[in-house]
Amino acid sequence: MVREDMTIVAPATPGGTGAISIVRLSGPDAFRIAGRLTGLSPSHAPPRTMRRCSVHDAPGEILDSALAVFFPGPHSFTGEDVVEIHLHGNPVVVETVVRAACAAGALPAGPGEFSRRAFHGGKMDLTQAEGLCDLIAARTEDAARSALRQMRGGLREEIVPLRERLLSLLTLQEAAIDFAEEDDVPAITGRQLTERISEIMERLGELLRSYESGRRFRDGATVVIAGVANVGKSRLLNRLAGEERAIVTETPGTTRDYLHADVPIGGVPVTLIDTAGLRETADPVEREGVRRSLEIIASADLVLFVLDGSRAASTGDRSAYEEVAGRPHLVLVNKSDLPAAEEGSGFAGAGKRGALRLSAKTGEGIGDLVAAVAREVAPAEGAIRSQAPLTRARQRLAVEGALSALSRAKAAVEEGLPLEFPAADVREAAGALAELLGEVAPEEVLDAIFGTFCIGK
Ligand SMILES: Nc1nc2c(ncn2[C@@H]2O[C@H](COP(=O)(O)OP(=O)(O)OP(=O)(O)O)[C@@H](O)[C@H]2O)c(=O)[nH]1
Ligand SMILES: [Mg+2]
Repeated sequence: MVREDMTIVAPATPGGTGAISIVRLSGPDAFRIAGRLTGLSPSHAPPRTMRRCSVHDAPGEILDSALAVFFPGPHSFTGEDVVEIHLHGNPVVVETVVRAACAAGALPAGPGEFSRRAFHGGKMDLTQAEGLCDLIAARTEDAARSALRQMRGGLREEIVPLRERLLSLLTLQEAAIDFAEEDDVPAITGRQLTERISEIMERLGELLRSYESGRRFRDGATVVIAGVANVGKSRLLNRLAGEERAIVTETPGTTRDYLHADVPIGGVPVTLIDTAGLRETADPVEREGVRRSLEIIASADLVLFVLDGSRAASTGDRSAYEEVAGRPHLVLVNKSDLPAAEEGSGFAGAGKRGALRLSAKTGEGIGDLVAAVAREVAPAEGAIRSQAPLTRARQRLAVEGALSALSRAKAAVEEGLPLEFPAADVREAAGALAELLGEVAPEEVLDAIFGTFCIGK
């Protein structure tokens, strides 16, 4: 028997102890196996209703007092017959019940196998499965909301009409090709064709632009605090994180390793990183710290470049600034609670984007800093809240594929090539959108996507 025809079983709740844990079965034998375990007769159990039961193993020993729910297919998560058994939340109990289900004929589920069955059963498309995965992994409220919209078909609702428009365009093109010799067929003019293609391209372009912010909601952003030694980088990290994470001392060169703190900013899960002060040093440990700082700066989504406002900017500050000038960055003038260094000795580089004055010690200016960071890491925040952004590289590649096929189609029409050429391109664009929804999805692609899900999902 192929695996797809077998019944699978796995815990649906995380490991560890808790009030309850749920074991889920899905497949043609789910009801029979659950009947064996619980003594409930599925044909008498009302669908989607909790029933009290005792769970037994094959020799008839009681494993737990439980509640069971039967979901007859196709009205279930996977579309197959599904049973959930709600047990007491102990991993040992869960393990024995899973083992008893396997002894009764179930297979232990692989990662994402329930969701994959739901996908194959037509319960959701690939974008919705990805939304479900993202919802479970979401680290901020906004990220969860955005993932929920995608899970409920937000992206699908954008893509399906576009693909339908492409298909109807294709029908018109094919009619024009087939009946090129006959006069009475209203063939689509080249101009109409390019107009319609342009409209579709415009919408796809908007979707593509949503990727950056969509990705931010899902993957978060890395914001690195950098600057020379002793300007208050670690104290700023502690201030933003709201806890004493990093060691703060008046000795320059305190921080050697970099430190992380997770702080949601503007709805985006931000990983804030404190780094070793950038300076020339003979100490090999500190030098390694500086090397790592530079590496992290190079891959940061945003750098907060910190200056000490109580002293004039030094050549050290200037050469450190050169390391961040090429990255997206904000210049912060810290220690605003102290008397400012005399007028005119300000930092030359700070003027470019305008420096923010603040004090990590008193908290002055921190609100403005958070707002500025939010503007940088969560662009078009409002737009994201009202629509479904692209969140994954896979989705972006599909939209890019559709766009480049459409621009070839447009060029072919404008060059006056035979209609077969643009028609092939439009077909390719429609294919790329079908791929986005997972309507044509090679097994390797599905393996890669569902393999990242956890077991029981
Ligand atoms: N008055 C005042 N002192 C500050 C402020 N921020 C930091 N300091 C002090 O400046 C000194 C250095 O602070 P740190 O946060 O350790 O500086 P750093 O940039 O992490 O230093 P390194 O890890 O050595 O690179 C400490 O004595 C802090 O208390 C501030 O806003 N105002
Ligand atoms: Mg430090």
